[in-house]
Amino acid sequence: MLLLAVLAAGCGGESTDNIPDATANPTHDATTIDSLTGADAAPDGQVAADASAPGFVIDGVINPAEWGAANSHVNSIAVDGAFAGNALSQLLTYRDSTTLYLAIGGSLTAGNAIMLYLDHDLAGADGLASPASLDDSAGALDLALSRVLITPSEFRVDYAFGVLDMNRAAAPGDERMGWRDVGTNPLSFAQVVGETVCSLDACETSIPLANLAVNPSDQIGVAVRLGSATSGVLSNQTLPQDAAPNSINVYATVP
Ligand SMILES: [Ca+2]
Ligand SMILES: [Ca+2]
Ligand SMILES: [Ca+2]
Repeated sequence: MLLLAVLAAGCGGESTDNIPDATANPTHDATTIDSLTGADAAPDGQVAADASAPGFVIDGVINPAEWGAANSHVNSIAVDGAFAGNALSQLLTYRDSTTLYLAIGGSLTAGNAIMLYLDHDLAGADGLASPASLDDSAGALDLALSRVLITPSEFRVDYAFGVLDMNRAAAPGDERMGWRDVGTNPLSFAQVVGETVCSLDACETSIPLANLAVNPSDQIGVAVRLGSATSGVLSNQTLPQDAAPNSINVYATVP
């Protein structure tokens, strides 16, 4: 609750970067957040995924001190009725020379899933042309990720990430949380190794760029959805904020 209050206080409205305080006054914010939460001390033994990154601790706690250099996208649309209790509130993206870091703030009730779709080479040739027909029903997360997505011509889906449960860490071979290669065979996804930890109100993940076959000159595109884990129905919650959940018209670019 304290962290949420601090995040809310730091939100500047509908700017794409809603954590100006961390940049404007990093010493103050870092001190304040650490003393308030203590949660980023990583009691489970999680360590920063990349020593060259600005202190990321993949623990499911979005600490403004670690994400201050990230790009932020927020959603301000209230969730529609059928999905009450669920929400997507914030997407944070950061990339260094070796690793992609993402955080998704939100909430999730049983039977629903957060789904993230990634283009590893925006405007490149790889991936699924629109409509991107993902159809792998073997595996709970794979089923949740299986959608028919309308995408712009430059956004061809290669990989996906998803979560069916909050408040836990992904395990090796996890059937309900983590990364998938969906572009190579959209009828049978392949698991991709990354690190993911969710608290009750946020998930953080890091993944080596090599595991996403990202070339240094390529731009990454990312779009997030929330919906039923089994029925294919999507909520109105989107990140970045978008008009139609089954169409990706607005996506985050990670240069
Ligand atoms: Ca963290
Ligand atoms: Ca599968
Ligand atoms: Ca692609």
